[in-house]
Amino acid sequence: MSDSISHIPPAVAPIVGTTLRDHVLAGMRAAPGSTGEFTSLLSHVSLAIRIIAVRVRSAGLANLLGYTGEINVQGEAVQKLDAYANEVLVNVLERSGHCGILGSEELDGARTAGHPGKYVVLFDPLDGSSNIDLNGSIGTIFAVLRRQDATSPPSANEALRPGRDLIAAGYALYGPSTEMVLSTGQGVHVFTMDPNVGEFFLSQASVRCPPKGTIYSVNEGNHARWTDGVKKWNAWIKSEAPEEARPYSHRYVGSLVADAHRTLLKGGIFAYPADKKSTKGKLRLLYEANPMGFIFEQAGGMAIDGQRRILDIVPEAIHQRTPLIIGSRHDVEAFRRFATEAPSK
Ligand code: FDP
Repeated sequence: MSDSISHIPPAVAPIVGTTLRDHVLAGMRAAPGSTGEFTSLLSHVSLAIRIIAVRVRSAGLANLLGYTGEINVQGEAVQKLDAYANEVLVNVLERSGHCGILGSEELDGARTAGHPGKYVVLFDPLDGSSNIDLNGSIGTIFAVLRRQDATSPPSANEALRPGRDLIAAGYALYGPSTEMVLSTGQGVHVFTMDPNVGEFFLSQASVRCPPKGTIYSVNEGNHARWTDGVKKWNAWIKSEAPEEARPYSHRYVGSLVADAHRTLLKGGIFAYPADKKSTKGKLRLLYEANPMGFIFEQAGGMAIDGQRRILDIVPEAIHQRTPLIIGSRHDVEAFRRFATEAPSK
């Protein structure tokens, strides 16, 4: 028999899909000189997410709904699931030995792990807290930096680097199924958890954000606090112009991961601009805007703060806030035009 038979691709999809670990390992093998630490780090992130997903599913039964009675560094009441998710991520990542520095929405400052791990991991352990008690979609967002000098004792300031330095970012969406969206700088890939196996399998490879969409997502309740430019954009996107597919439809879950995920796959725009109450925006640069900016750019979309590219902002504080506008290139550019227009006299 000829050898060439073994090179014929299988006619049907393999019975066992590509696991998240297989996917990251394949990337590692393609990168000369890699040590396996990055693969191991992402396996630990995925482990933490799987543990959190199990708890999210049974939160109502496990007395995990409601508040702990504490107020976090952002001045927000801490929910029991927020605290649980934070503990899981901190524990799993510290034990991995790969993280020199950890930063979380639920920790006061960046935490040094006490050993010279190679990476900095920044995360929002449970995003969309207002949806927790309603069985709505919530998520976990994370960003990974490589430390510039992994042999030096870790210092918290090492977390303050612009998003363009990220080497990986992703989020988990705890919805009807648990999905993990990941980019290591080579496109964006979606993995779906098989709850029976407790493993993530590749479900959508190389996702692209459509160049233009037909959905806008913004908290319209903030209208009275917006600048004139944002109000004009809002009126424009709702105005009748069928040749440009306007008016756009409106969708707003109020959970960044859920709103961003829809925007990534279907296109359109998600905007949380600055307003009279949140003068610097509401969302956090290091563990919400940067990872989302990285994912959207990797998928061919855009992420700005109204004017500037999100990934170019040089952070000054770990919990720094920023306006965030993400989505299809056409739609984000349209927002920028309105937001930067000189105010009419
Ligand atoms: P939440 O306060 O419920 O945790 O990051 C915070 C966040 O949710 C985002 O997930 C969400 O996009 C946004 O705030 C919603 O804010 P508003 O309720 O002000 O619209």
